[in-house]
Amino acid sequence: MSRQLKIAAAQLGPLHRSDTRRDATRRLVELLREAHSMGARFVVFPELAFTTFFPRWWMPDQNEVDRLYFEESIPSADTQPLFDEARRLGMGFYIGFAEKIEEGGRTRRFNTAILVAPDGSVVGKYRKVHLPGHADHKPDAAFQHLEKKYFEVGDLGFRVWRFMNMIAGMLICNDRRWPEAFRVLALQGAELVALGYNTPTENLHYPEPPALRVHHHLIMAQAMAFQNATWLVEAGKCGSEDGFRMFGHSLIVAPTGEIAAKSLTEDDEVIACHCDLDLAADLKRTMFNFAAHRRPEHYGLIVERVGAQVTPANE
Ligand code: CDV
Repeated sequence: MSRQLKIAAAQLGPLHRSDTRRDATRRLVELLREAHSMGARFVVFPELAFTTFFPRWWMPDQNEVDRLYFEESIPSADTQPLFDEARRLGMGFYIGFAEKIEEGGRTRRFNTAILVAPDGSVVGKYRKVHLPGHADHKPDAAFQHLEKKYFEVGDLGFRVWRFMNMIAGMLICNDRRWPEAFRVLALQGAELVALGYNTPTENLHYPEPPALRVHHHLIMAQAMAFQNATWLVEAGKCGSEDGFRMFGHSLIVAPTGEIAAKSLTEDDEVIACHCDLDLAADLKRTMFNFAAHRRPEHYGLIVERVGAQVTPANE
């Protein structure tokens, strides 16, 4: 008998600066209930799901940033209702949030996601490794992308967990552009990768048609799922947050690389799919039998070199 799990991606429409974590939690609870009514048992929510995408603003007062956007404990009083409702409904979930901790005598801040089991316990934590954007103030830009200012690079690596009868890994937003992140999860047997994102419709760094940005989002998801023989569930926060637009296109991709479900709006929306987890296991035994076909003796540069260099022999 194959392992089946109905999985949902719960896309969030915009959260404005004036929205509180309590407002966001109310909407997340509604989405959770909708996913449950569709038969889903596991739900993926977006990156930084309790607040607006605050790294678009330069804010000099870190105390205010901490107060408005960072969680010192999860669940907190404001976010507890989501955990309570998930436990009541017997649902697992992935969710992203801004994490602030005190460690070794200093304050550390991460862009974090957790896996929560149907009994309400936090079983896994991932801290975003690939932080896009910049740390310096760009007052002339239409908007900024200050993840490098507000967060440290994640220090927990890429891990998987045996969870709800599957092997699940987590990534966050920009990680989806880096094949290495998926491959490290796949090398640990990942059958499902959960990923939340916030992707601006405009490219801050150079002109790019919005349709091309969506095209990249879709082809990356399809390629990463197929080449790593894993289900991939991506949930975005999207729409116009205080006038800054982000695209939707939340999706569930099968290990075959086929898009199994995709959102249609830029608002709160749930999509769901019956996932045959053994499809991932089957492809790992055949087309992507890593043990039989990979040649790591030729992949050394992947870990030895960061930026591309043309070696003298090739010039
Ligand atoms: N939140 C993100 O990591 N966003 C990036 C944007 C800035 C390119 C992304 O990869 O979608």
